[in-house]
Amino acid sequence: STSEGYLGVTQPISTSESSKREKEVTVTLMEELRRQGTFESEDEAKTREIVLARLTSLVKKFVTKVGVTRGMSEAAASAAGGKIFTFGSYRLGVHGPGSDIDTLCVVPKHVSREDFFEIFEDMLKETPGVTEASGVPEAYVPIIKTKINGVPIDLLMARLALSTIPEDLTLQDDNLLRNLDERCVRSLNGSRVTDEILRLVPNVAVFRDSLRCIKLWAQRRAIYSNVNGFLGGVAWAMLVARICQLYPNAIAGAIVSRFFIIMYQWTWPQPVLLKQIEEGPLPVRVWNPKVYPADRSHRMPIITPAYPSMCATHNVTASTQMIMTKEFKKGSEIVDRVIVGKAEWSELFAKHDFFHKYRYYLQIIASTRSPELQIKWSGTVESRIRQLVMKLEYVESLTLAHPFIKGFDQVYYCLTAEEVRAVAQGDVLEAVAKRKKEDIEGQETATVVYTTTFYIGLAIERQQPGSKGPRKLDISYPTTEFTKLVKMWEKYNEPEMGITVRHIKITALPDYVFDEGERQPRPALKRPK
Ligand code: 3AT
Ligand code: MN
Ligand code: MN
Repeated sequence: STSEGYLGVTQPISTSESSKREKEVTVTLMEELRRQGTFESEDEAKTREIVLARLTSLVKKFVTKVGVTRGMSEAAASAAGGKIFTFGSYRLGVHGPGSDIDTLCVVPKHVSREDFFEIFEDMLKETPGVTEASGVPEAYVPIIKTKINGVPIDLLMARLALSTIPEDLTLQDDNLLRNLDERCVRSLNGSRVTDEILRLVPNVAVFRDSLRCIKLWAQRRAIYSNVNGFLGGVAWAMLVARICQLYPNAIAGAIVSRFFIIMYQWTWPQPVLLKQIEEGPLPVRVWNPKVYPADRSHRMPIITPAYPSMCATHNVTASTQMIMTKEFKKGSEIVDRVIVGKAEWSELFAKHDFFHKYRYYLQIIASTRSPELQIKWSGTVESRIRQLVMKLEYVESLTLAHPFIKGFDQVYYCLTAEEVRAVAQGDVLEAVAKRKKEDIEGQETATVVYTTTFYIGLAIERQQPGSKGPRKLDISYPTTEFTKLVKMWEKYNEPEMGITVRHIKITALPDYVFDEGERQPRPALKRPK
């Protein structure tokens, strides 16, 4: 820590300044990040500031209003304050043009959670410039999703055990968590973690530029997704922050280059920590592999720095770890070539080749007849896919089960029960695929089917030399178990929701998984039958 003159759990690897060449490649890196459209314009940045200022005054008005209804004087109610804190990519300073602003509203103890989802949500809806406001109070982390002046905002709320919220309040003190509702503790966590990360890096500007690069790279390589067993935004931020601690005087180009080589060589499951894990005032679990067997099973533990420390990467499986390790290696090779002038930064941001890479793919198709239900059902299916991946990892002849980071949504306009059944199973006739909404209007048997299809690439072991016949691949056990598992969802209702798992050859991949012009007409492959 700072008393020894450095940030982090070990001494830095090197405190030297970056070389002339590292400065040059940092300039070209920043140019490439601009070219890739990762920065917003000054006008957009201004709009965000205006929106946040409006939100601050609306939160204060809300606190005042609630205070008055609780019998406080106008002056006392207003003095109780109210404050917003941002977290997520905006707070870290790595947001793009389309990013939301993740915001936490902190209110004094006389304002309740119900007030937030009733009174505040209504106040939002009545505010000019607000085009959306919908609350999900029953969520694990209760949230209001809104849009102000075109900027999407995620709003969380925390009610502190304080009668007033001072203007200069920070969320650093662990004692603030005492006597709070669990939902408030969870809501505070995002801001506390982000603030702590920013406190623990030696140079925030260098950290931001480096993280912006790593985020873009991870998105392009399709390894940016917490639910699917890769890493989410917070985990990538912590990895970059750790590298920044190890090279406190390096600039972004140098940090990025060290990032790949260090992450490739990291001796997992040694955890990545930004500071020593601390105990605190709550009766809650703090990550500790010595005590908890579940924590011992984490393959690539990256631990959040704010109390209560948690593992941000508990979803990583053997397959996703293997995939990320390969990407770290590829990344380090590209950056090495950039440094010696034999490659451009754009190579680092090349699109993944997931849909070109495997001979077989699993398709997991979730379907319903309503757009609202489809969001919930496909989300449920997606959140269970890593269970399927882990089961596939046990199949003998499978060397890798590679989940793609997002599902593909399609809407089909069906005219017969047979068409509905076929679509839910992934057999989409061209006539059905092309049909539009107008084509079925007024028809008595018309049914709209919403599908979300997830993909898992399958790498199958090469046949042993000398063995006869094709390699057998039996995935019926994992797929049946997975189907049973998703059907255990408490809101599952057989006739309304469909789930299909099947495997297809690469040549049967639908066009929608490819960008325009990405699909190459392939010459017929010569393979022994
Ligand atoms: P964007 O620039 O917004 O795409 P981001 O890193 O800000 O990147 P999000 O806005 O999705 O990403 O998430 C910000 C944080 O909010 C990350 C995580 O701590 C929290 N979060 C995200 N999704 C959920 C969720 N479903 N439930 C609870 N917390 C969430
Ligand atoms: Mn965000
Ligand atoms: Mn968000």
